[in-house]
Amino acid sequence: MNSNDLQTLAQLLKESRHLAILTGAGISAESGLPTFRDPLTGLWANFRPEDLATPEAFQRNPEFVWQWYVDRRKMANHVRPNPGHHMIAWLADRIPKLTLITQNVDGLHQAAGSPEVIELHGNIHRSKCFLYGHPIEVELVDENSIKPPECPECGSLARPDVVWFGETLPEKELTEAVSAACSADLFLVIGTSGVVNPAASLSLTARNLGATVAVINPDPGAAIRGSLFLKGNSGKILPELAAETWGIDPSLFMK
Ligand code: BV8
Repeated sequence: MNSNDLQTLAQLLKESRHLAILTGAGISAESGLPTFRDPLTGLWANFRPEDLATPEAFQRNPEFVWQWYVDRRKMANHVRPNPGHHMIAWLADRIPKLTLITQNVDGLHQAAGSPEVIELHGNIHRSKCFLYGHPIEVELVDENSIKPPECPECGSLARPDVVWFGETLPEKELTEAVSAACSADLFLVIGTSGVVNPAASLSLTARNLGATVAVINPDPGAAIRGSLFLKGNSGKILPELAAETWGIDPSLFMK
């Protein structure tokens, strides 16, 4: 990692009036959750997420898609936030205005204590019915049954409350995220390959309106480019950034 970029980012953090952060699956990698770039395993080993995370895939084989989400929900329930999540939660009290936008559906930012999380793609811990989006209480979900439960209101099948490919993003969350991209002075992109839109385009909006875009990723080939690039794992870099910016002991985030 270029230490100059770390020092430059630390200075910008000190001066920032409005920091926007966009996270992707990479920030949860050190918690033990596979990213979307990682090949799928088990029953779904021969599929790509783009093949399963669609309304059409669910209609073709609801039990197969439902079980993929039950499997992922179980994984998300058995892992904990890592130091990267904890540092972002800690940041909320240090920056005059912080907007946290995530593509992740795992709920780990909330589990780390981040007070406000804009979930662009929903949350895997919530279910709703396929036809009308009626919320379906978690008590109705029997994780040992391969069949998704039926909606008590309309009888249609339960599906995860996430945004599938080809579905529009929730209007409120997308509006808030675009508004933050338009007003932030610093836009930090953490752990995303930047291939899914409209989330990936937020950093372009921020840059075009004068924000500095900084990227944290072990892969220099990730699609989102910033004027600052910190190469490495966010679970290590974010605590180092707190140390560089405010002299905080990085072990504060190792919970
Ligand atoms: C939309 C929830 C309007 C579900 C997700 C054709 C028809 C229809 C639409 C399209 C089309 N062509 C393109 C589109 C648009 C489409 C899209 O972008 N497709 C892509 C594949 C080209 N987008 C949509 O469909 C969106 N809706 O556009 O509506 C519309 C409607 C109809 C028709 C046209 C337009 C909806 C997209 C939302 C999909 N749902 N998730 C679920 O979870 O099952 S997307 C899902 O994948 C994630 O939420 C995330 O957004 C994305 C994965 O990206 P990442 O998070 O970046 O993860 P990835 O594994 O890729 O990368 C991890 C990164 O971390 C890597 O760079 C790695 O190096 C790094 N890393 C690894 N370890 C670490 C690390 N970084 C830091 N530290 C570490 N330790």
